Amino acid sequence: MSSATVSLATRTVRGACPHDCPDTCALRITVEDGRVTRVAGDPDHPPTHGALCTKVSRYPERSYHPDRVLTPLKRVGRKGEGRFEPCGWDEALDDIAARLQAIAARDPQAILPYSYAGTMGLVQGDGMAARFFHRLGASLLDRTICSSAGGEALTAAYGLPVGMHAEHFAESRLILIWGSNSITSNLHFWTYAQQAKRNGAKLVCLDPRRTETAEKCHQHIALLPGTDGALALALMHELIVNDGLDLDYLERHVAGWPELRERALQWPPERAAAECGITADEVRGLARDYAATKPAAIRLNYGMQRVRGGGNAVRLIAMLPCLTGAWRHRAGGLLLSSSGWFRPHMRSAWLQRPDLLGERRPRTINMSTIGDDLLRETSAGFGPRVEAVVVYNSNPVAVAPESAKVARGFAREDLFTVVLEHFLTDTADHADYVLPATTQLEHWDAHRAYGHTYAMLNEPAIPPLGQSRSNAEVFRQLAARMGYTEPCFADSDEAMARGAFDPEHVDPAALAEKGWAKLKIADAPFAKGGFPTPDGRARAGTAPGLGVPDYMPNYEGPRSAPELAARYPLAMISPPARHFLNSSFANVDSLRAAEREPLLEMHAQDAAARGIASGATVRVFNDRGSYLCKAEVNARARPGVVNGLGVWWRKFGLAGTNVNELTHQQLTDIGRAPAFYDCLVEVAPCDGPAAVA
Ligand SMILES: Nc1nc2c(c(=O)[nH]1)N[C@H]1C(S)=C(S)[C@@H](COP(=O)(O)OP(=O)(O)OC[C@H]3O[C@@H](n4cnc5c(=O)[nH]c(N)nc54)[C@H](O)[C@@H]3O)O[C@H]1N2
Ligand SMILES: Nc1nc2c(c(=O)[nH]1)N[C@H]1C(S)=C(S)[C@@H](COP(=O)(O)OP(=O)(O)OC[C@H]3O[C@@H](n4cnc5c(=O)[nH]c(N)nc54)[C@H](O)[C@@H]3O)O[C@H]1N2
Ligand SMILES: [Mo]
Repeated sequence: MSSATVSLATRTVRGACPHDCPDTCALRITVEDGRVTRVAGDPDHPPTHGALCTKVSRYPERSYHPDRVLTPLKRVGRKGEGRFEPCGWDEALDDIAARLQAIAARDPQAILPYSYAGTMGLVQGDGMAARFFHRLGASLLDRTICSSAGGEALTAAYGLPVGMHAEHFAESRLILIWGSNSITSNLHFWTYAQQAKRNGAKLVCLDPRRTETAEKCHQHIALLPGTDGALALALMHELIVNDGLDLDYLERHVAGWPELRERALQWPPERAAAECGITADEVRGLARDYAATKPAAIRLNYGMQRVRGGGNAVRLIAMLPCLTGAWRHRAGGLLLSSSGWFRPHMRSAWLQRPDLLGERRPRTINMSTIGDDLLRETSAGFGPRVEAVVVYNSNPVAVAPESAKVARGFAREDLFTVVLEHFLTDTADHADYVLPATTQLEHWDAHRAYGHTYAMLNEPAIPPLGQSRSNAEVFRQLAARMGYTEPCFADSDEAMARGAFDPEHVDPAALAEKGWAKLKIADAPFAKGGFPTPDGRARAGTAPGLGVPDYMPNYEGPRSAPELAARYPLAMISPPARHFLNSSFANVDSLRAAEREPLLEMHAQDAAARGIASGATVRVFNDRGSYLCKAEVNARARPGVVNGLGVWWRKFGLAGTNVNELTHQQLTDIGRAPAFYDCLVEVAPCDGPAAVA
């Protein structure tokens, strides 16, 4: 597969971007004299169309970063201090295997794997690691930190998390960019939206923050966080009373509409406008545009589901294209996630081997409540106290909610912690052993995507740097030391990457040759219904285990918690800073320089009321803690809402904390996810009198 030998010493290798992003770009990696000199987007891969984001075009800078961990490290300081000394692989792996075995002899559930999407690879993610932990019988991890509210809600509505092809947005006449900052976090979708705009389409952005995306749309509706469900109900109200329904589509392809219709009729525009903090005319105008413009498409994204009612809101919004029959056209409908399209074509059971559990049914721990769970004692409801955590592809101390508790949990002297990492992150600082991991330039992997419909393959461009090893190799070697003899523990990374997809559906030859292969999915997949539900209909009313969808106000807001809202009157959202990817890249100097320092955006009115000038250091606080950062008074923030851009490493923060010091561990209505953007705070000048909580 290594193609296009330019000279003996220069070659181009095909890869896939591993990051947690809907775009999953196809990469062309230039290697000169054994060193990667350039990472570029593949011009032939339609979604990538030759372009990469600023972050990933710096992937070589990240991989060859002087701070990269390149030998195993063993803790010499106190927990959390981040003092280590190098040790050999054999010493580290022998000790880790012995420690895990001793715990497992009492109860393997006291061991917790903790991972997310640092790489989204099917091999270096939960491939060999899943086999290992299944064989061990460790606690299972509920991977909820990002998308499970929306993912499960979409499943309730359509049967699977599936939607439009990204490419077809280019032909839409109206695009609602809803809870998404495409230019920051879904750049390649934005290219399609731009094409549509050039062809005369109207773009409307629904986002509490005036993002760079909102600025470039024709209209920006700056609703209050967590009120999307109310808006969706009012749009339905307008479609009903103004004859905007496609009754034929509803009749044939949608179940449960009469129940939802009753509910929507209770939401005239004025009611929703009051809830959303917008005008009734904005609601009416949006409904009119949505009913009249065909094809109309919704790019829904995960920003709007990080609140208590995020799941219900997704269920409601997912019904809009069913009400108007927008699905009849390939450029109409909705896209939140495309990941469900891959599900039938991935060899998940082979990759992860849940059968290795045998009769055992270990408990499940929710990654979003890791703060509380690491601090829990053994109890009947919970099971054994967590004695060991093995972290890979994640930085929970920085990214999980209520991080003071997470940090306290990881600081437990009696907790045995192993972290597979590229860098000494906030989490790695708390490890007993840090194991040096390879980057995407150095290992094999296979990828699906959640924002397009191409399967991808990643070939290593260079051998592992220093003594780094792939995640899969580490778990393979631990398995050998634990005496696991099942043949699956001998599968190579390459064999797993090449075997990840069902060859009947994903052509292995195309995948090997081009590095990507498009799934075979109809152009307008739901033009004639055919949703992946048992009866082929979308579900507007009840769904398995769920009632008729409804608007649910935030946990922390004037409606649910008036007393709290009186003390902490500002709603805080904490969407990503453009140059970071979650907490990844926070340590790449050029990207951190671009972000300068942790910021809180405030509207002039809210700043003036508190005597805060732009550039001042402020204390952002609530009952859970406080966070120091710089205020930026600008028009990105709407009145009543502050934007604490994330996710900085705590150790780069002004007082060693980040925005998650303020977020809480209450879970969403559906999908057991964190409600990061459902958070009340107050802000004070750093040394002012109000700074005393
Ligand atoms: N540059 C960059 N790209 C990224 C990431 C990154 O950190 N940096 N992260 C990646 C990951 S893991 C993910 S999950 C995706 C996330 O990307 P998205 O799914 O787009 O989600 P967010 O960035 O969380 O939020 C998107 C927008 O939703 C807005 N928002 C917040 N609350 C609400 C609300 O209640 N209603 C509405 N309508 N809007 C709201 C925010 O202001 C933000 O502008 O992006 C990926 N891409
Ligand atoms: N306040 C607030 N908090 C948030 C969010 C928010 O919007 N606001 N966003 C949330 C979201 S959407 C998400 S998805 C989570 C993300 O949280 P995480 O999944 O923890 O993402 P990252 O912070 O990027 O950390 C990933 C780590 O994996 C490492 N890594 C990358 N590749 C490899 C590899 O091949 N091997 C190994 N061993 N390690 C690797 C990287 O170096 C990095 O430190 O954060 C959540 N936290
Ligand atoms: Mo995410």
